[in-house]
Amino acid sequence: MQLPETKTHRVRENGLYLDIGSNHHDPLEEVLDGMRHNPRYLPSKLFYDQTGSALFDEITSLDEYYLSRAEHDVLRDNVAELASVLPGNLVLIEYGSGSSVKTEILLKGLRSVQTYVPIDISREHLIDASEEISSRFPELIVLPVYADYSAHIDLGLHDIDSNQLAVFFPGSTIGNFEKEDAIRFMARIRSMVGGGGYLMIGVDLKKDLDILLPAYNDARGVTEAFNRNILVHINHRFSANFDAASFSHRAIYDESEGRIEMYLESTKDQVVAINGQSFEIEQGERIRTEYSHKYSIPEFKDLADRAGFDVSRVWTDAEELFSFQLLIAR
Ligand code: AVJ
Repeated sequence: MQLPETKTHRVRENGLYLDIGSNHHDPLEEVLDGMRHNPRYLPSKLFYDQTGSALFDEITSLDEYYLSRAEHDVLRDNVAELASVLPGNLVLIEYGSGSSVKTEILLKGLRSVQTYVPIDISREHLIDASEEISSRFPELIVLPVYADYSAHIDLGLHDIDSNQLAVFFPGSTIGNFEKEDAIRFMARIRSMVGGGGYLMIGVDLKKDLDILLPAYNDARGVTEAFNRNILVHINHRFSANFDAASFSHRAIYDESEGRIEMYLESTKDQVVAINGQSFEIEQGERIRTEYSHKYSIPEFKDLADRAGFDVSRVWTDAEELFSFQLLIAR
């Protein structure tokens, strides 16, 4: 067995990954800010410790969770057409490296990808995923970047033609951002790739509540466990003492905002300490843990437009649950 540290060390020694980890927001400050806020919230990116990532993988195979399956089908069925539209010698930049199956479909289907640049906030995950891709695609140049993609990143890609740069942002993770933040985030991608550069993005679509609500309230309670685990993660990471069992999972759809909202609702009055600071939480009080925005195709076109992108192609699955979109920077 190989210790994770040994592996990290080996990869680092070989100069195999670029560490711009210093662009991270301080996650403890983000937690404290959210807990001081009225109403309270926690940063969704803290779902993904080891347990949380494993629970998310389990979510993706649930009958109720249509997103991953639908996106997988859309990609598989349309990657050939995507390949015919994109130029050769692509530099593919993936925001997050958590989607190896989708990445493989893309890398196999496009074939024109010369360099693959995964960017991830989890060092272990980044290295594991990069080594995996590298071994499956021996010809591919893999340049892993350890950084927080929700903050500004300078990859120094200035010498590469914009139309050879393509960002891949699957999974409808864009739905986690509030709308104005989503526009700012995409505008930053636009300025990174430059005019003529590409954004390939997975966007979950508006749909009937009888499909949408079960996806976030599954019968086996995996989403509930995933939601609660954010507290366990925060306990370990920031010496906090949340009693995860005294919070219930709530996932509702806000019609006017067009989004799923996930909360943890306190079942009792309680005091929680986080890094020496205490917070009084009342029975029935909710801590928001996630937004998951759903867009119609025209709504997302408007968002893309405001970020400086034209929508070039939109592909959906047969039931029109999920879309995969090719955007081109103006
Ligand atoms: C990975 C952010 C797309 O919003 O559906 C799954 C996360 N939350 N179940 C989503 C999630 C609850 C997921 N994203």
